[in-house]
Amino acid sequence: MQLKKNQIEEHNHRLLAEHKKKISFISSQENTSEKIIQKLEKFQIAIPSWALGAGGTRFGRFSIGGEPGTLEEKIEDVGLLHALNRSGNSISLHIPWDIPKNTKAIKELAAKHDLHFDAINSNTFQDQKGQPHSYKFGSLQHVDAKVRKQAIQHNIEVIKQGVALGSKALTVWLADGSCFPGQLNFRKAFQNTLESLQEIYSALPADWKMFVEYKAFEPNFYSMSVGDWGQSYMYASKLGKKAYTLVDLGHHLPNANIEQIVSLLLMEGKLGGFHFNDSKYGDDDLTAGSMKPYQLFLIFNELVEGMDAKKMDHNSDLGWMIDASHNVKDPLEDLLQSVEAIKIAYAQALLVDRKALGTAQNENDTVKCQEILQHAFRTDVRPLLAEARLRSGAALNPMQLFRDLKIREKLVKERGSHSTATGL
Ligand SMILES: [Mn+2]
Repeated sequence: MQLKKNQIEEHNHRLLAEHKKKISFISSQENTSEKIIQKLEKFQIAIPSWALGAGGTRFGRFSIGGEPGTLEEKIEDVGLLHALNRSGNSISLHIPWDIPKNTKAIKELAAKHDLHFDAINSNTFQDQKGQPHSYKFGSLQHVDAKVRKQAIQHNIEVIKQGVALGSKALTVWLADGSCFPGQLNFRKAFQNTLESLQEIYSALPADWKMFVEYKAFEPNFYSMSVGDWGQSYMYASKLGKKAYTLVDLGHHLPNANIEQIVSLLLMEGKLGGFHFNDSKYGDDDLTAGSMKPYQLFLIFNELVEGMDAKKMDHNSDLGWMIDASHNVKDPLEDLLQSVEAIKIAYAQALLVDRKALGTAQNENDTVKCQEILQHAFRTDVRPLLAEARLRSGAALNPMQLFRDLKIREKLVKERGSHSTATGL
């Protein structure tokens, strides 16, 4: 289904008077409001194709109904989200879950929804039907060169798919590692992984990036071959200037100072982008900002400061992607919430008085530093986000419109209550 322009206009008309009160209040309080609204309008977050259906845990999966069963339906769902908030103009595909049968038709469908294709993801963490060699003991790190070759070939194939779709980046997340002490020679595993990545890197088009994602644990529980930002940074540095570290917020050990990691990677020119989600314990893949909104703000605080120091384009110089799983919420509502939370954190970071913070830091005025940060964090910036949406033709309140229009009920009617999103 597709939203009609007048459905959004009618919704906005109903909420306009109330919105005007709120936006004029914050604009009178914060003199950078106009600049922030303009930046918010430009800021786009990629939606992952694998997060449009119900996720699951290793214990089971509960269908939510109306899930997109084909790539075409996934594109329609991302198109719906984009029509509601004008904040997610791209889709991140996962191969082999989303191999297009007709690339030209898929590109046209995406364009019809004002969408393009963001980073494309390879998959060597599970065996596919008919695959000659198993990834049970790793892929790019494997002790057997035949397995490594197969995994390299897969990644090169994914690059080809991405080129055809107009993607500009390959995300490599490796499940490789070991579950028990002594199982693996760490140094050999690193060398094998590096050599494999080098082969993939040499197949990258000139204007592409490679994102090397790290993860502390799971599915392997003793070691991971790209276990933390330091290891990812080693690979990315050895590979070359097209290779970057990708930070997935859920891939750290508890209480890691992610904002510091982000700041230093950015300083070194090696931060590629993000997979946003939130967590309480591990890789929980919960809605961005649902558990630790202050941490999300502190990350954006470092990002904005670091990107401005390097005169980077906030929207296009880093990859902004969501990587979440929805077990109890409607995936589309969850994604609306995540996008909102990410943009709130971004707007609050833009609100930080950089000059005053710099002065307070130089004077070792710790109290003032906290006051400045928390002033921004405690400011209700939601009217700025709403104003940015209004100006770009989106809904003042996307969640309310999603519910008022009974979108999920309509999707269930269209696709049935037991449809399963591919790949899950
Ligand atoms: Mn991820």
